[in-house]
Amino acid sequence: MTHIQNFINGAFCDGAEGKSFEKRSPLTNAVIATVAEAAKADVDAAVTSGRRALKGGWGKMELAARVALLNKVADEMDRRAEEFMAAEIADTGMPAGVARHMCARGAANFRIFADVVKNVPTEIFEMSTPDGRGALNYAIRRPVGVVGVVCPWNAPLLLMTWKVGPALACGNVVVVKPSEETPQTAALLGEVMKAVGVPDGVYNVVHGFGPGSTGEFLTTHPGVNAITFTGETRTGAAIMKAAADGARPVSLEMGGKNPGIIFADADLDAAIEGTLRSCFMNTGQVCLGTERVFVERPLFETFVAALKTAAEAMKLGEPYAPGVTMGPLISQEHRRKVLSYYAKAVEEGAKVVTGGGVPDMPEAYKGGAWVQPTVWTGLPDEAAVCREEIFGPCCHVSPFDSEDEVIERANAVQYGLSAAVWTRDLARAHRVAAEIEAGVVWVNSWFLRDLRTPFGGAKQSGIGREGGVHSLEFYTELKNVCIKL
Ligand code: NAD
Ligand code: 6OD
Repeated sequence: MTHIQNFINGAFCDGAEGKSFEKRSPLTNAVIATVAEAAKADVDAAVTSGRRALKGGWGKMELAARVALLNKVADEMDRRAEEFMAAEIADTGMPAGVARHMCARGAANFRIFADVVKNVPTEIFEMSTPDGRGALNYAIRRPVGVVGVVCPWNAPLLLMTWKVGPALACGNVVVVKPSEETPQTAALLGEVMKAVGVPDGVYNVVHGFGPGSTGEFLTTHPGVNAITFTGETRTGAAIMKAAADGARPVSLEMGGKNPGIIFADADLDAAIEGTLRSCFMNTGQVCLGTERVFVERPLFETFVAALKTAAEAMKLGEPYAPGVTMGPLISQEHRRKVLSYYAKAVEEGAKVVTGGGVPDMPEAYKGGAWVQPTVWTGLPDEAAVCREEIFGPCCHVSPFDSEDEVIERANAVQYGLSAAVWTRDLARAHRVAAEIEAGVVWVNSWFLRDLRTPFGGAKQSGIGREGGVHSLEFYTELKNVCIKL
């Protein structure tokens, strides 16, 4: 059986208290690994080793050398892509095509930020002084120090490296707390860091749970200078409270209940293909997914029929099997949550267009966390299923009659992460994009990402923006130097 260890000060180790927990396969529910749980002392050791690295080789390394090292990390990740994919698939059960994309993004996250930090502009102001000699102000950026990185399970490698990449590029060190559901790729990245010569203590991984465990130990540790988090809004709020002690900055990427808005003039095939992905990709476990779909009334019946056909053509099964487009949910616990919403939708009066239950899987997969891709219609916007993030392969589709109406309805939730708008009318696309309360709006596309662009959520979907130069605002301290001439 695989045993996953913490990675502290460049070495793999069990937890100081000797505790471990089991990791189960989402495909079958069989135990596939044991994971060493980090105790308070381990988190402390990780933070201390990070602090040492900041004072030593890493802190003193020239920018060009740091950039070269991060590019080596990316190259080594690409070289070991099959191993990363296998680890990601074992942890999540996602289809190989999805895992391949996520792992390639993992490497890209190091390359892009290595590039960003090479080209950081600075600001200089000349000022006048009463003696007529003047002064010169210029701003320099310095790392914030030890960054705590708390990660979710839905796109483990992609989302972890999305934060580790810029943190290291800016000269920080990290202590990563992967989700308890997905420990493997973070551990593998430790091997990569070691192999390419990233100094000990720069990249640390501590495994465990949230409250009363590693997540809490990390976010309350006084030696952690900043905390970056991706996960549920409720957890983000708890982390924000922890960070208040010591007035430490947070970057929070949290939940969503995103609208997909399809106008009657949209390219129907493209809108169906895009909505299929935005509802069912990664079994609906994508924060950017569109669990609320609004379709302009003249297109409504046609759209629902086409989405039903497309959803029913999805193939559930073994991740490497040809043609498989959907895997299981991450765990039995999450399946119970998603199925409770499937039941609630019916209680609330939904018409189940397709799905709504558990698929009949081959014997080997009967114990897995499988659910059917599901489409509902007929619910009011106030229904729980239309307001709360389910994080499963499901959506509710409702008709609308005007642009103003759909904007108001799209904005009527606590979240504001993203939206997907489908229309051929360019002026309308601009108007709607401007009015939607969200951090990211896609027009005639979904999850099309240029990593230089700002990413983050509005309202209760997040605090702060990361991506390209925007990441510098969180991962560096900007210091003004004023020189009297
Ligand atoms: P989660 O909030 O349950 O857990 C995320 C991480 O926080 C895990 O590592 C967990 O162990 C840790 N944690 C939990 N409680 C903690 C605490 N009190 N202190 C410190 N750490 C704690 O989220 P999840 O279920 O792993 O992920 C799914 C959620 O993530 C969804 O809500 C989804 O929308 C969100 N998400 C958001 C984005 C985004 O970019 N906005 C991206 C991906 C996922
Ligand atoms: O693409 C990214 O960088 C990103 N943060 C994606 C988020 C996906 C949510 O599940």
